[in-house]
Amino acid sequence: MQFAVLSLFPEMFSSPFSQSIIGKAVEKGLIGIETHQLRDYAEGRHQVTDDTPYGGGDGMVMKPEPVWRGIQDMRQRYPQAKVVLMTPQGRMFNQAEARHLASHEALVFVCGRYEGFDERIRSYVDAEYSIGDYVLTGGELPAMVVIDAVARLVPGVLGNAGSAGQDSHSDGLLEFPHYTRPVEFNGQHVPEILLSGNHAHIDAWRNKQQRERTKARRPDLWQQYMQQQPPQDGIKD
Ligand code: 9D3
Repeated sequence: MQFAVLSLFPEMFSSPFSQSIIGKAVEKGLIGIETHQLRDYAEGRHQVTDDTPYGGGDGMVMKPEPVWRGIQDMRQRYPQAKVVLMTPQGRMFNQAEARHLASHEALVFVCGRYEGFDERIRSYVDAEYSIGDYVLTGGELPAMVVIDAVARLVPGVLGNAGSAGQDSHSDGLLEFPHYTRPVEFNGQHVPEILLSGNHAHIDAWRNKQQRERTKARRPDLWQQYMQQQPPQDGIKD
């Protein structure tokens, strides 16, 4: 799967994607991640990419021409690509959106700075995403978040073949608590059941923990989960 990024700060992407799981996936050729400097698509001696807003107000707006030229170039290189604009007004990114995006052959991410894009750029993209209701300084970190979440769904990227299917949020519940050695840490003990070797009991315990944690910490997820899976006989909620 190919990821292409249009940004005024392409260097931001090099360190995160050269490390660990994503870095290995790039080395193996399972995914490709390329960045393109938006300024290169701007004209004139100073290659200006921003301008003052019509109607007045604070801050600057991304000029449409460089962004449009960049998008055209990416569409020429990757005709099958879905072009995604990263913006606070976009669709809320989540695990279901990640699975959807992972079904594409290529994705192009357009990252903005300043107060945002000229409105007319929206007509040239296929989707708009936000990663949550908080204000960041640009679309680069959000694009990295989306690329990371999508890339790990590409077959072969995670070492363990089953890992992506066992994710929290993929079955609608939070994860059960994890423990490793030592069996006692600063006076806190690993639950006895995990040392029992009885895998039927362990599975039941983990499932109960998932349900209790979700109910307590994420009532929103719990309500969704209960609407999809009506309570079964003998399981009290
Ligand atoms: C004062 C109005 N601001 C909108 C909330 C302007 C503005 C602030 C910050 C416009 C863009 C930005 C930079 N953020 C992004 O480009 C961005 C973003 C984000 O800030 N939060 C969550 N997801 C995203 S996706 C792109």
